[in-house]
Amino acid sequence: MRLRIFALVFALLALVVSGVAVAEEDLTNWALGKSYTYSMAPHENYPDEGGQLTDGVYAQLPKYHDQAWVGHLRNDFRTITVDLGEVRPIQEIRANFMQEMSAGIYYPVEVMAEVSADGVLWTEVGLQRFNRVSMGTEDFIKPVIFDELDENARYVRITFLVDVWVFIDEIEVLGK
Ligand SMILES: [Ca+2]
Repeated sequence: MRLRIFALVFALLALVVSGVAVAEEDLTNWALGKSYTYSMAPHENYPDEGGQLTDGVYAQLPKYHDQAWVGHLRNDFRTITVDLGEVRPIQEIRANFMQEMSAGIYYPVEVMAEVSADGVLWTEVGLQRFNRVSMGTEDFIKPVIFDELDENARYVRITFLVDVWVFIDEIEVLGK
């Protein structure tokens, strides 16, 4: 009897988990393979070899020598503008950053997301701040996620502060 209850609970759990997976799969990454521009070129030692932020390739490690990362050094902030090619429904925007403190690479303390239908008029859809102390001293990879959006836009831009080094490997714009 106990085994049967266990099996039932397990089956229900599997159903819930698969339901969540299906919900995620419904979203398309409109940014995949699309072009984008930087407000300032990445550092020459950790360059963007071309389309690295929308190639669907992610760094495996929070280490600067993982070549999926693109590095930015100082100079206040960067804006990266992605052109989706046409107006798309947008539910979620993600930007993937890392922290490797021994290398002076910090998670950005402020990240803003904006959208535009024409590339002229922009709407801010999210601003997130991260406290340096609460981010700890461990190395990690973590996306900044702007979710539960209900936007229609062709252009998406991400602006982040750069204290010392900031490394980013991918921007995703999800919707259906
Ligand atoms: Ca990438």
